[in-house]
Amino acid sequence: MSEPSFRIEHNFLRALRTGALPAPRHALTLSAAGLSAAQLAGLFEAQVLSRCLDLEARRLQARQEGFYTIGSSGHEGMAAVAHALRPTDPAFLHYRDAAFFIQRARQVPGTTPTRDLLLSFVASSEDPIAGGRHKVLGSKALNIPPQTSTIASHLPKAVGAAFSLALARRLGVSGAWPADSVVLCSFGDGSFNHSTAQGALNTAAWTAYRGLPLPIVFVCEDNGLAISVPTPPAWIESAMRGRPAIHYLACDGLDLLDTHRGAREAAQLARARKQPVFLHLRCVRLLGHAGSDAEQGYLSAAQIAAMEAQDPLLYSAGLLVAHGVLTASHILELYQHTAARVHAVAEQACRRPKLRTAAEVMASIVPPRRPSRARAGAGAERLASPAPLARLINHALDRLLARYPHLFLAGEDIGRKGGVYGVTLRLQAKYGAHRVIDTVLDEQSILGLALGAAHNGLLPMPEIQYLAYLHNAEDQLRGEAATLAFFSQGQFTNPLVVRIAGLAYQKGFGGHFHNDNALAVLRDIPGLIVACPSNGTDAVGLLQECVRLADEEQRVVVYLEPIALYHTRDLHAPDDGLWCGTDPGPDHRLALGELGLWGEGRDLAILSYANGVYLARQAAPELQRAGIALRIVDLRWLTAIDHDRVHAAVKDCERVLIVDECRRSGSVSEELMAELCARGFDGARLARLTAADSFIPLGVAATSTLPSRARIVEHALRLVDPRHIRQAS
Ligand SMILES: Cc1ncc(C[n+]2csc(CCOP(=O)(O)OP(=O)(O)O)c2C)c(N)n1
Ligand SMILES: [Mg+2]
Repeated sequence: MSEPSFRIEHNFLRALRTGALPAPRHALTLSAAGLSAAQLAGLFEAQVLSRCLDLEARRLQARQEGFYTIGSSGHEGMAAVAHALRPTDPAFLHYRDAAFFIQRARQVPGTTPTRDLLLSFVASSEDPIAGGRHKVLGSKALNIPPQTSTIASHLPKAVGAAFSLALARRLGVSGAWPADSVVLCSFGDGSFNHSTAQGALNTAAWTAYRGLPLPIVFVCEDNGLAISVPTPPAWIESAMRGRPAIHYLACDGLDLLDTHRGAREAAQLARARKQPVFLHLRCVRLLGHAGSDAEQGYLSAAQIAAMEAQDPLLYSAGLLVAHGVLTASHILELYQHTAARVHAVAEQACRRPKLRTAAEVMASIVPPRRPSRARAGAGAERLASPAPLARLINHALDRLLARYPHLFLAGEDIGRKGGVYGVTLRLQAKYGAHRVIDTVLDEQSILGLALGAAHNGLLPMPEIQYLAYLHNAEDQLRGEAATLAFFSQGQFTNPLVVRIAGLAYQKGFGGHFHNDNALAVLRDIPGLIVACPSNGTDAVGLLQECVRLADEEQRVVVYLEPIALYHTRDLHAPDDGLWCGTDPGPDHRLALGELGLWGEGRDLAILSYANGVYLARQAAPELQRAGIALRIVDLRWLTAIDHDRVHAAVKDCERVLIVDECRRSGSVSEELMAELCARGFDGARLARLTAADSFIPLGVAATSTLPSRARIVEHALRLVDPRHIRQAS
C-alpha cells in the first residue's frame, strides 16, 4: 500500500525551499509578546512535532496500525497558550490540543510526549494515560486530565475545578493543585453552542458576578467549522463580547506572538483577579475533521486551498525568519529531523503490547484506594431518640461534615432553605455557606462542580433535587465521572456521593417529575454504585459507607433517598412509630452488597428495596394471618448486587416474590429474576410485582401504576402453595 501524502506538507516544504514564506501577520515584537527568541523557537518545535504526529497518525491508520486520526493541524497555536500558563495549572483540553500537550511537556523535565502520544495512537497497553483504552490527551505529570469524545462535557467540571481552588483553601485542606492555579478549558467553536458549554459559561459568569473567585481561562478555538456546519464569522465574538462577568479577549491563533500575547494577558487576568476570561482564538482546520471525513463533500476545492494557505506552520516559519530566530534551511532541517524521529518512534510503538482480555480492559474501572482523610473522633454524637428517615439522614450529614474536613454539600435550595424536604436543615447555619453550597439552578453545573472539585481532592456530595432532574445532566455521571478512572488507569479520579431524592408514592403530590421511578440509566454504568435505604437506621449505615467508599476507595456513588419515606413514622397504624429508626451511631456502616433481613419464614421471601420493603412490611401481618411464614429481604444496594448472597438469602424459601417499585422494563427485578434462575432457583416458584411501564399521574391515581400493600398480598397469596392458605383458614 502506498503511503498517504499530504498537500499541507508539500506546501510547507516547498515554501521553505523557495523562501516564499508569508510575512508576519502582526507588527508585534518578541518582547511585546513576552517571548525570547529561544522560547519562540521552542514553541515552533512543539508545533512541528504536533504536525508530524498528525501525519504519522494517518500513515499508521493507512497501515491499520493506528485507530484515531482526529488531529491538531491548524490549531498548533495552542503551543503558545501552554507557554503562557504554568504546568501545574490544570488543563481540560479540546481534542485538537496536541501542541498544547507537547509544549507543556517541554516545561516538565522527564516527560516523553512523542512516545506517549504514539502509544495512544496505536492503542498500546503501554500508553501511559489510557493504557490503550482510548486515544486521549491526558497526563498526570502535566496536570491534563483526559477528556471524553463528548464535546463540551468537560466545561462544567472545568468550572467546578476553578471554583474548588478557593474552596479548598476555605475548607483548610490542601487540594491537588496549587491554590493560585488558573484552570484552562479549551473547546471548538461548534462545541461553544452546546447547551453544556452555554450552561457552564453561564455558571462561570453567575459565580463571578456574585464576586466569588473563579480563575479560569476558556479558550474557544474557532476554526469556523463544526465538522461540515460553518460557524458564522462574527458569532463567537458577538455572543461573548457583552457577556457580564467574563472578560473577552481575542488572539490570532495563526500567529505565535499574538497568541502568546493574548494567552498571557488572559492568564494574568484570571490569576490576579480570579475571574473568568474567554480567549477567542481564531485558527483553521487542516486535514479535514478526522481521517474518515471527506471534506471535499461539503467544501469547495478553493475553500480547502484557502484554509491550507493559512497554515499556522507557514506563518510561524515566516515569523522565525523575519525575526532572525531561524533560517529557512534550519527550519527545513528541524522539520525533517522531527518527522524522521516521529516515524522511528512510531515503528517502535507499533510493536508494543495491546490490551487483549476483558480483565485487562476492565482493570481500571474501579479506581485505586487512598488513605482516609476522616478526622478521628470527630462527629460522634448520636441522635437520642428514634426519628424518621429524613431526620436521620440530616443527622448523619451533620456528623459526616464534622468528620470529613474535605466534604462539602452542593445543590439547589439545600442551604438557607434546608432542602425541599428539610433533609439538610440547619447544616448551612452550622458549617457555613462554603460547606453547604446553594448552587445555581443547573444540574450539569451541580455535577460539574462536584466532578471538578473531586479532581482537586475534595469530597463533594452534590444533591439532585428530584430523580427526574438528573436526566438532563446524567452524562456528567455516565460519560464523565464514571469513565475518568477507566480512561486514565486510575491516575485521575473524581470520587463523590450524589444524593438524589427520588422514587414515587408521595401522597398525591407532584405527578411524574416528582415521583420518577426508573433507575435503569444508573444501573448499567460500569463501576457506579447505587445505594437506596428503606428506613432511617439503614439510611445512616448506608450513607456512612457511601462516604467511606468515596473517601477511601475513590468510588462514584449515588445515594438514592426515597422521598415518600422521608417523614414516614408509622407502619401499621397512626402513631405506632414503627417506621422511626434509631441512630446506629457514627461507626455503623453497611458494606456494599450487605442485605437487610426481616423474618425467617420459609414459605415466602419478598425481595425488595425502599418503598417496596415498607409496603411488604405493611403486608406482613395479613400474610402471616393467612398462614404464610414470611421473610423480607432488603437489597439496600441496587448495583454490584451480590447475587450469590441474594440466592443464599432466599434459596430455602418455597417461593420468592420480587417487589420492584420501578418500571417493569429495565428495572432491578429483571436482573434478580435472571440471576436467581441462573443459580438454579425454579422459575415457576418466582414472580415479580413491578410498577407498570407508565409515567406517574397526579392526584388520586398517583399510585395506581405501582405496587401496593394490597397487591403484594394478592400476588403473594397467588404465588404461595395453597396448602398454607388452607391451613390458616
Ligand atoms: C455531544 C456530541 N455531539 C456530537 C459529537 C460529534 N462531533 C464530534 S466533533 C464535532 C464538531 C465539533 O466542532 P468544534 O467544536 O468546532 O470543534 P472542531 O472539530 O472544529 O475543532 C461533532 C459534531 C460529539 N462528539 N459530541
Ligand atoms: Mg470548529
